[in-house]
Amino acid sequence: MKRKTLTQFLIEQQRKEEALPAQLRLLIEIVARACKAISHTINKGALGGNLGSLDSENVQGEVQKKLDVLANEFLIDANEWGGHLAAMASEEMDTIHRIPNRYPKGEYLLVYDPIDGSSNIDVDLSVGTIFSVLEAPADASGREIREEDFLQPGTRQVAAGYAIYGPQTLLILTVGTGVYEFTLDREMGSWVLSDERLRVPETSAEFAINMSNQRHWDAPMQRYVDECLAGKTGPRGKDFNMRWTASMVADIHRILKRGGIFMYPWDKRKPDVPGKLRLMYEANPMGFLMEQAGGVATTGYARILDVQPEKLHQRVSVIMGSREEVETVAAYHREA
Ligand code: AHM
Ligand code: MG
Repeated sequence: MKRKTLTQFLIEQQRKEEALPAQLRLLIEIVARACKAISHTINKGALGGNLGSLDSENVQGEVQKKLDVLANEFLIDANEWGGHLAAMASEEMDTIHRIPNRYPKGEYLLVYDPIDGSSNIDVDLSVGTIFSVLEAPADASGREIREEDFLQPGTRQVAAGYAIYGPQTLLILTVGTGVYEFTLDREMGSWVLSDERLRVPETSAEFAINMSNQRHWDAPMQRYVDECLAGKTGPRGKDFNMRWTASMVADIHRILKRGGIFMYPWDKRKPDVPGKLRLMYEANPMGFLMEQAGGVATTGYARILDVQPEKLHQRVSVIMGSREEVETVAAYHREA
């Protein structure tokens, strides 16, 4: 069977009535190319000399892995000359990266987490690159892009996706017409369509959360997880399974493929911080994918994609996945 490549898929999207703009197609191809380079580097592991941590911390005070910094550079180098971007922002950079004056500028903003789940790199578990694309505000043309230009709710994303570097290297993508999966064919060097129109099952009995934080959660979260643990004889009437990889891409990928619920809620240790995960780099792109696959993404109190960002590195409480489970958690928040 002849399979479709990412290039073919994107060109077909461009030919549709609701056409994918050519500049956006180019941007996605370039991000996908950078992900190939990241995959290659991760694959070499210790032989490439790229494992381990650096002495530096990122803007959120987290120790940077060598690969966090390398992958960030790959994405900048791949994208800044292409002419399709107005600016970029990354979890690993303090502020936005403007396109240098020597290159033409475009109308898109690229937001990304170069390596998500990076605590897993050195132990050879799956990690990934998450990205989200926004349009630069109309009034930004002809002036310098500012951080505020990025502060758009997730509903304004025009594309989002992630690459997952696991047993297979995959690219999961949405341009607002469903969710598509491409597998990296290493011999050919191309991304090949391997699954399409992914649908998250409406019901599930599998939850993903870092259970070691249980005592710090608020009442609705305690209630939901207690009820999962109570199993068949409890109020939910079914036995639940639990999975947690500490790599959001891996946990979300499992849920996109076979259902479940992913939760990283607010907790009492940092009452003023709404959660651990970042709205712009993690929650919004994953929320967009989840909704495009028929799932739901909420903070507990509001749809993630409706949250108006106030800061580039803003954190948020994240609950997403199979409709029935996410709606149960949201109902417990409303009742509390
Ligand atoms: P990172 O972007 O610094 O890798 O952090 C995000 C990761 C997510 O991939 C994962 O869901 C979470 O942090 C795991 O956190 P914890 O170690 O608290 O379980
Ligand atoms: Mg991350």
